[in-house]
Amino acid sequence: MFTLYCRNSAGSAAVEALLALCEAPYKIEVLDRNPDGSFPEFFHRINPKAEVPTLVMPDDSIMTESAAMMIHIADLFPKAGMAPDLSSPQRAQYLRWMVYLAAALYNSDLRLFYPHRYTTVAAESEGIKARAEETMSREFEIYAEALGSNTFMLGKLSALDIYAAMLTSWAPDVPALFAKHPNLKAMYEAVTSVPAVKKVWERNGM
Ligand SMILES: N[C@@H](CCC(=O)N[C@@H](CS)C(=O)NCC(=O)O)C(=O)O
Repeated sequence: MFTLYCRNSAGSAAVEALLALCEAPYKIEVLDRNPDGSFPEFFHRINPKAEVPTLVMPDDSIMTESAAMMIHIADLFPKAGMAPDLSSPQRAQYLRWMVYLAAALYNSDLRLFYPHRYTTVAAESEGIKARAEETMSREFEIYAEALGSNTFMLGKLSALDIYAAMLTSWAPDVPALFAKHPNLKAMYEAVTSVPAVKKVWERNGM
């Protein structure tokens, strides 16, 4: 049994959707924040960075980093067909874009939503947000160019598209993003119409 520590509509949503889609045995623990915005003390002992998603594996070991979880879960449940296997020529692009989403887009999101964590000078927060928004816009452009006329990055649904759909849902202006990149809109709609994903998105209030 996997236990996923999550917060609604946070980075845990894609992992939750993938666990559901793979029909993995899992349960979720939705974390409430303390009045000061921090996560409860017990959670800091599970994940010293106190971030969601945090995944407790069936052997009780702890996994952090959402993209690593996506890759690992998809590999553990090959029947679900959510990842090209190691021998597939698509494996390189799959890993490339999964890490790109985590290292580039997710990171820009964190700077946009939590700018105060990226400076010791409060007055710099607005500048950090503005630059993050610019960077994110270019990062989406690069992803959309690679997607081209495909609905899914690898030609069929994979864990990558679920992760990408979650990140597009965090864009500061989703209608504007979809107007600029109709292929991202088509990808988002296709991913979120998969029944298992739709159910998890609804549970997350997304
Ligand atoms: N690199 C981590 C980042 C995780 C992360 O920063 N999660 C955010 C929510 S999306 C979080 O829990 N931040 C701490 C907080 O909100 O207090 C991952 O990909 O899992």
